[in-house]
Order: sequence, then C-alpha cells, then structure tokens
Amino acid sequence: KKKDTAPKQDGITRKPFPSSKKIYVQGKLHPQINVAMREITLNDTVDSMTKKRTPNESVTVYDTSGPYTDPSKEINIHNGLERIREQWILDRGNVEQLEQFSSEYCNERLNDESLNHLRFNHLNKPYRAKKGKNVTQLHYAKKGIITPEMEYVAIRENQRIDEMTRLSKQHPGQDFGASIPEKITPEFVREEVARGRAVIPSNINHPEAEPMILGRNFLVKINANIGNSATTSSIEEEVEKAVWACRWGADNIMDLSTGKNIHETREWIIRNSPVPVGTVPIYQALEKVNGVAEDLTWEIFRDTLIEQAEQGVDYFTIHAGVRLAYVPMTAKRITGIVSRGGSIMAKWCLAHHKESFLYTHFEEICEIMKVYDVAFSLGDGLRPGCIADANDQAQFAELETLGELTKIAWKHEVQCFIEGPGHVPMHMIKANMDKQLEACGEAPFYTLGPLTTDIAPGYDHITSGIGAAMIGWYGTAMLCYVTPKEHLGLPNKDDVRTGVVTYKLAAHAADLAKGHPGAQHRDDALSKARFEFRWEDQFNLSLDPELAREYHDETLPAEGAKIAHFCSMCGPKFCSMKITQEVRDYAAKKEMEEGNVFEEGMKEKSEEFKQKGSEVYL
Ligand code: IRN
Ligand code: FE2
Repeated sequence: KKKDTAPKQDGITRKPFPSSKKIYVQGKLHPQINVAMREITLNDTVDSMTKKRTPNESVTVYDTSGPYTDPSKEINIHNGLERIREQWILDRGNVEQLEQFSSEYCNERLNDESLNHLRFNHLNKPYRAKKGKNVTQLHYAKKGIITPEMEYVAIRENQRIDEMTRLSKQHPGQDFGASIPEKITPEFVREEVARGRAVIPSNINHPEAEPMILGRNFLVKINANIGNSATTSSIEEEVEKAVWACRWGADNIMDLSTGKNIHETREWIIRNSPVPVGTVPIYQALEKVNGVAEDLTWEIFRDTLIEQAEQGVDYFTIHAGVRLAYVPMTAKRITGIVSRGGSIMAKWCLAHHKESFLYTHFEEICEIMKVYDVAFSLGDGLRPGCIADANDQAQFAELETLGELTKIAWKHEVQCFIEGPGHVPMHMIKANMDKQLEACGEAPFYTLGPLTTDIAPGYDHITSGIGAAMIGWYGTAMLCYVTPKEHLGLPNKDDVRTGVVTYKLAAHAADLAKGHPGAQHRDDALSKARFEFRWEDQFNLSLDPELAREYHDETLPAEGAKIAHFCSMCGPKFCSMKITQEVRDYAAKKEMEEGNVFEEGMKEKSEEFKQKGSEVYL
C-alpha cells in the first residue's frame, strides 16, 4: 500500500509535484490562451574528480493535473474551476445562453427540494448553438478556422521541445504510416481535425477543461474511469477521485456512476474537472427505467443525451453498433457480451425483436451532438471478453457498422472516435488496428487495454498494459486504463493511481516507439540523473516521484544516501554505474597524464593489421 501523504484542501489533493513549478505558455494566434505545463528543476552535475558543478537544464513535461497543483490558484470546489474557455466560445458568436435546461428530467431534479444538500453553489445556464449553427471543432476546422482550442493543443503537444537541448540523438521510431511532424503547428492540428483523424473533445458547456487532442499523429492519451457503483460515497470523495486521476496523468476521465444521484455527482465532477469528461448515457437512461432494459425508449434516451450535453459532458459512448443481427453471433463465445452498454442494448433488441434505437435514430443523435460539440465515442458493445473470443465475427461485424456510423457523424460534422477491445493475445492485436483504420477512415481509435492474457486477476493493469503499449504503438490514440482490481471489484484511490501510472508508461512507451519528437527527452534526462547518482532528480523526473522515493528510502532512508553513488540493490562495491564512472575517471586521468592512450593504441594496432593484410579472411 502506497502512502498518501499529500496535503488536502476541502478533501482535495493540492500538493504540487516535487521541484516542479507550473508554467503557462501564451498563444500567438490567440494571445488570450495560456497553456499549462510542468517544469521540473534539476540539480547540478558534480564532476567526480574535479568536483566542478555543471547546471542541468530544467525539463518541461505534459501536465494534466490542472490548477490543483498550482499553489497560486484559489480553488473552491463548491464554485468550480475557472471557466477558461467561456470567452473563446462566446467570441465565436454562434451560441446562445438558454433561460433553463432543455431536459425535463433535469428540471424536475432542479426543482426537487429534497436534493438541496447535493446542490452546487452556482448553476450556470447552459449554452447551445444558435438556430442552424454547428459549433463543433470539426465544423470550424473544415471552414479553415484555427480555434483557440486548436492552438492550445498544438502548444501543449510540443511541451517546449524546440527550446530544450537534446541530450542524445533521437531514435527514428516506426510509426506504421502515421505522419507525426517534427513540430506540431496549429495549422497541422486544424488539418487533422478537419479530416476526422483527430478529435478535440470540447463541449461548449464544459469551459473549465484544458483542451487536449486525440489522434494517431499526437501523443498517446489515457482515460481513467471513475464513478461510484450504487454504494454511498460523498461528493467530495467523487471530486477527489477525479482530481486524483488527473494528478497522476489521466488525459480525460469517464464518469461511469450508476445509482440514484448520477446527475448531481456528474455536476460536481464536470465543474471541477480540468480534463474532458466522457459518459455512457445509456447507464443513466437505464437508471431512469429502474434497471429494466426492455423499458428503455428512444425518448428517454434522447432526454438523457440533452441533459448530459447541457451539463457539459465532452463525449458520449454510444453503442449504436450492436445491431439485432449481430447478437446471435455471440452465442458460442466463452464470455458472451462483456460490455455493460452492449449487453443492455442486446437485451433491448432481443426483447423487442427490433433494430437498436441507437442505430435507427443515429442521425437525430448527430443533430443533438453538433449543437453542443459533444463527440462520439462509438462503443464496442461486442468486444471480446476473453482470449478465446478475440477477433471473432461479432466483434468485426460491429466494427464495420461503426465505420458506417463514423461517416454519418462526419456528414453532420460531429467529432467521432471509435472504441476497441478488450481481450486480445499479442499476435492478434495488430489486425485490430489495421481493420479499424480501414473501416473507420482513420478516425481515432480508443481501446480498453487490450488484455493479452486472462490468467492474472489482480495484475490486469499489467496484462492490459502490455496490449495497450502495443496497440498505442500501432496507432491507437487513447488507451482506457485497467486497474489491478479489474474483474474483482471497484478500484480504490490506490488502484486508480496504479492504473493511471501504468497506462501513462504504456502510452509513453508507444510514443517512443513511434518516434514522437517530444518523447525521448524525459527518458534521457532521467537516465543522466540516474547515471550521475542525482537521486532526487531521478525521483522527480519519474511518473510517480513519491513512490520512487519511498522505495529508495525503504532501505536507505538517510539524507546522505540521496547523493550516495549506489543503492541497496547492488551495494557500494557492485554498482555497475559506479564502476563505469571509475573506468571513465581512470581513462580520463590516464589521458591527462599520457595523452590519448586508448586511441593511439588502437591506431597502432590498426596500422599493424593493415600492413599484414586482412588475415581475418584467410
Ligand atoms: C473503451 C474502449 N472500449 C471500451 N471502453 C470503455 O469501457 C468505455 O469508454 C467505458 O468507459 C467502459 C465501459 O464500457 P461498456 O462496458 O459499457 O462498453
Ligand atoms: Fe475483461
């Protein structure tokens, strides 16, 4: 069990990362934008012989933790975060503010006095596109407009790499046909969004979120699922879970809450979330019909979509690919249908013996989503739930339908990405990416792992982290995390942290393999710190500085050990890095005394060899 020592404010973790400060990079096209990043300050390198000190340049890293890690920002979760995007949205002149919410259910809840204790301080009136207007980033991109959101993500993706000195040559990487540029420009972002190859989830009613981009030509992103399951947890706890997931690196979160107070819980999460928030609206719709799938109707679902869109949900998982005809294809599977949303829709289709209302009403769903800029995350309701079921007929039939629906979403200029598996052995993973690219016209792929084996409950963050790293390398844009509790229970805070960090490292491993220009720098800085026994810097550059420090201190807690040239794994006499340093020092000393002995010696030998003729070939 990891220690959670971070100080809190109203039960919310606000501790900045060690030796880190928040910096804000201003936009050029849009000077009103300030892109948050984290700058890690490093210690000097001390020459082991001369004791001369050389400073190390600080390292800027991608930061998803929001204003919570900036001590200069005042935060009150009862008021919500600063609405940084609101003015950008208003400046475009295409939205109107409504007098009240459009959802009947929502207004009923708002008038229910028994819910007053769950109420948020401010209730912002929702925005919607003016009549006949489309307010999606895709729509603007196609018109050739570079929005502040687009410039924001361009600056964010670069992480100031062009200003940082490279510590080594970058490995070229293999990107399987992606086209990652040396530097991300706002125009490149616009082009990628315009062709549907990237998505910026950015509901006009979630102006608190810092924009981020999903696409195979950008850094691989991760999603953390949070949310209670009917059990009672307080609202502060729910907000803290969201903040906690972002702290460790979640690029966006999904609120998968079920139970009575979904609406209120979501309000708190969205108002306090610095990252985009996704949901699966069918879960709440099912709640409204008391859990009886057959009782679901298009009208109830439609009202739920509007309710959530006006609250600010940035993307909806919609399982519209679970068609009636595909359900029997799952009959012979070992684990049948494992998707919650997929199984609800399958039950509805069979009970009514009708085509899914999500499929038949798809164009109407698009009409709703484009007036708020909610993105589609087309659900994989028929994903395989075990190794034996991987890449089967049901799974790929659904994928074809998701491709067909992507094209309809694009016709409406609604942003769209596609969900993928699940459980897939390593050798069958690439086929998933290839088929998705083909079927869905390169719309971003967003996968759940995949888990590469079924035999390790308790370690499924790892069984799936392996698959996630692979599919991320092949071009998947976002990885949905899996925690150690997968298949076993609801994750606690500790599991969330483990899950997020595991996925962050899988995503980063993929970025390295793709040869993303911003990836290797952090590895190089950490390696250099490690080699030079700058322990503090090694901790601070890592994804989980607290844990790294804790592990180190378990055996060598003394402050002096933080500059010691060894750790407790090998001890002082067997440290390879220490010995290497001694070898280098020895050679350097020799060189000072006798000139370059090594090179001269080699040159002599080489001459000797050439004169004798190449004996090697005899
Ligand atoms: C991601 C890729 N495939 C599925 N997911 C996520 O799984 C989805 O976004 C949601 O967060 C979670 C549960 O979805 P089902 O079980 O309702 O499909
Ligand atoms: Fe599973």
